[in-house]
Amino acid sequence: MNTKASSSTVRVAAVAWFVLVTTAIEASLAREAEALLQWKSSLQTQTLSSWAPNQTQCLWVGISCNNAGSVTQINLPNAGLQGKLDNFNFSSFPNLTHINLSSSNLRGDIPALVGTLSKLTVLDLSMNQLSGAIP
Ligand SMILES: *[C@@H]1O[C@H](CO)[C@@H](O)[C@H](O)[C@H]1NC(C)=O
Ligand SMILES: *[C@@H]1O[C@H](CO)[C@@H](O)[C@H](O)[C@H]1NC(C)=O
Ligand SMILES: *[C@@H]1O[C@H](CO)[C@@H](O)[C@H](O)[C@H]1NC(C)=O
Ligand SMILES: CC(=O)N[C@H]1CO[C@H](CO)[C@@H](O)[C@@H]1O
Repeated sequence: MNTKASSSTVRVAAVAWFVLVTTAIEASLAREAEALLQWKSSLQTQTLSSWAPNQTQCLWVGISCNNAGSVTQINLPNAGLQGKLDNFNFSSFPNLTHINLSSSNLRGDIPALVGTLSKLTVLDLSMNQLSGAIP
């Protein structure tokens, strides 16, 4: 076996793997931003002016991320948010641990998708007009 050829094959494979993983991570971060913007546009109040595609969602008000730039916390208590959670695509946030949307004007049902957040440890939806069980 030609060791020179096989080591360059390994190098090409490593680069391809890196590109694939990087692309997958970027796609998942883009899905998080898209899900947040989609929810924002469903709200009647447009108070979240920092939530814009011109900067990473990690810099948006109320959003915290881990080192990889994936959303871990959504902390928007007392934000006067008017709308529903139906358009909040919770399945786009694999690393979400905290949600605090207490004391707003959210109404309607608590979506069953909240139950798919496997890392969630804090969920505070109190002082809204939401109905239904926490899944
Ligand atoms: C991004 O866009 C928003 C809304 O158009 C604007 O209010 C904000 O100042 C912009 N931020 C940056 C960092 O450019
Ligand atoms: C919600 O997000 C998931 C994962 O990112 C995606 O597969 C799905 O199509 C999204 N659903 C809607 C209604 O946008
Ligand atoms: C959510 O935020 C409010 C206001 O800051 C705070 O009082 C409350 O304790 C928080 N909820 C949780 C579960 O941490
Ligand atoms: C940066 C980070 O923690 N990413 C993780 C987010 O969740 C997915 C799915 O569990 C993991 O594959 C990532 O490693």
